[in-house]
Amino acid sequence: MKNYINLTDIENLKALIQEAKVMKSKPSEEKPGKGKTLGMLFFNPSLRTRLSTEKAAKFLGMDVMVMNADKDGWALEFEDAAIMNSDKAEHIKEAAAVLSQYCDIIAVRAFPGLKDRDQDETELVMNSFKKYASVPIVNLESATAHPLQALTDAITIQELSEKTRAKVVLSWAPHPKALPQSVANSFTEMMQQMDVDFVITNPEGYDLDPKVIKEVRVEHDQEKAFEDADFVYVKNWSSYEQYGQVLEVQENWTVDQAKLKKTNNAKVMHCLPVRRNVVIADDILDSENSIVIQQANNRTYAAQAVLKKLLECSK
Ligand code: SN0
Repeated sequence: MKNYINLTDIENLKALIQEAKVMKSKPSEEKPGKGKTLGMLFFNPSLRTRLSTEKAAKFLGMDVMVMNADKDGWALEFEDAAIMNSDKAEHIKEAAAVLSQYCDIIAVRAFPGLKDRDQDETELVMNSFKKYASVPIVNLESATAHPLQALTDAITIQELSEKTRAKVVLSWAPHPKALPQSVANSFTEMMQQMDVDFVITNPEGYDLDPKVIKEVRVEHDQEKAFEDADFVYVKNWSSYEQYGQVLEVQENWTVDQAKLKKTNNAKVMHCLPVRRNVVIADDILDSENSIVIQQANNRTYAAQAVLKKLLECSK
């Protein structure tokens, strides 16, 4: 594995999940990262991603440097042949090359602008780092993907599934802000690689990118989708069709205990942070059905497995 920008970078998913599980059972035995440095750049806020990835790197023996690139760094220019006489002080060509002198792995978080679909789909920030850095790049959530979260989710479902082929439902839920489709995209792509019965449910107008959905069943009736579900993964995303917009929805899509009645006593997942009583009700988050904390715990082991793989491959 050269980079971890997309799920397509994974060469052997089964082995990677297995590696993460082994690390969870005995987290700190090996130190393959001794003398190596992870640099993390955040263009957006973070709690779990930042701390679990730092913890993972330290478990592996790495040193870690973190920068809030949006606040503390120079404004970066990404356009080729730009005449830099305005507000951008540094070009990605120098920034990525310099960071590659200091770091053995560079990890980057850069959310979409959610204004221009074509522009977001170019993944300019992530791909520019890939192009101009000479060390592996890790995606800490980009314009269209959140592969570390999806690996975490795969581990969590495998760990807690009581069936050989569980029914997994990805449910859209309301949110006051326009959020990326990244988490939902990567989760959908991951579920297509797992032995699960996978259904997506969302209101009309909220269908994800058809290139991501492919053959997956999309059910616009949430109640119907929830029937016999073993896992319900709740997540808001802004419209893909009316790109980046928050559309008006008549029905109540907040997930609460009453809705779980249709399920097979489903385990409820969310990547966090979660808006209580908007996305998921207290009566779920404060109940045994919620596995959001176990899920968040697995972020560390997913990151650890990925960083270890990248260290091995860049030797
Ligand atoms: C991000 C998202 O992609 O949905 C990060 C999730 C891991 N979530 C948010 O930005 C939530 C912000 C809010 O105000 O609730």
